[in-house]
Amino acid sequence: MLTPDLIQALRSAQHIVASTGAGISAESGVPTFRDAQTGLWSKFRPEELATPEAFLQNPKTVWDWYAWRRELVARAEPNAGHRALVALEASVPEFTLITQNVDGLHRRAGSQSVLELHGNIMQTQCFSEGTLVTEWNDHGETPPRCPACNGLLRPNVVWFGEALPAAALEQAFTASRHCDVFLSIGTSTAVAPASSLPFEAHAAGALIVEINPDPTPLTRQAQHVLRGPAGKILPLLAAALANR
Ligand code: BJW
Repeated sequence: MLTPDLIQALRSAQHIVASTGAGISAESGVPTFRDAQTGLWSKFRPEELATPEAFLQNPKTVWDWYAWRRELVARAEPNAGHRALVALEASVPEFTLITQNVDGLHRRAGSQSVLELHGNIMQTQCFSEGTLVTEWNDHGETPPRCPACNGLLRPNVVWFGEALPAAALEQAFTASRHCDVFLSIGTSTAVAPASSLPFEAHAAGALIVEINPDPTPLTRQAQHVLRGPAGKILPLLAAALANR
């Protein structure tokens, strides 16, 4: 599966970018974004819940959906894929980990520096002021309210139509334009602006490696397509780099 030229490219790389999506956490039991609708939630489309408009129209439904997903994340553990990226970070001169995931599993696995482009589901912010809120009074209301301004509280994630955190996004573009190898792992490459990062990297001359059981819009641009679960493939990459 890992060809000699891919192993050689990984070993000689000065800067590797790993960009992850929901697929890397699937093996931890966290459903991918588009598979997250089971049981009670199967009648909702995720694209119709993850918007500010949906929240304003039906804040309780959206809050309850995130509360359910937060519990899944709290119970999940990082898997072999997350751990392999920790090992990669230690064996490459420069390594940038970019994630669209909101589950925080990369940090829990031990990755030191993570650019979280879509926020973190375990954090809460005030919908009105955008400030992070760590404590609030429970008056039995759902969603609870901001203790400072009485605005509605919401998860600290980036919904459709909202801007991504500017500094993290800028760092992600800069790293993508300057890396030697770009690993696109477990993402459908369907949601902008994160979806344009591998194309920027490709245009700047990076080697593109896709790790995904299924094809994506990136597949045709990738020089190496490793079909299979991230939890199986990433440890092979990490081992190839560790043995150089
Ligand atoms: C495995 C595996 C295994 C399985 N191993 N792999 C046209 C109309 C309307 C809007 C737009 C439009 N064109 C573009 C837009 C903009 C929009 C967008 O891109 N929409 C597209 C859907 C078309 N983007 C935005 O709105 C962004 N903001 C923006 O553009 O702002 C502009 C602005 C600028 C300045 C001021 C104001 C505004 C924001 C996007 C935010 C996305 N947020 C979400 C929700 C986060 C919170 C939450 O989780 O609820 O982020 S959406 C959702 O998609 C989530 C994910 O991070 C993101 C990406 O999904 P991901 O990770 O790729 O997961 P899946 O489920 O799609 O795929 C899983 C993959 O894993 C699959 O490929 C599997 O095969 C694979 N897999 N098992 C490896 N074991």
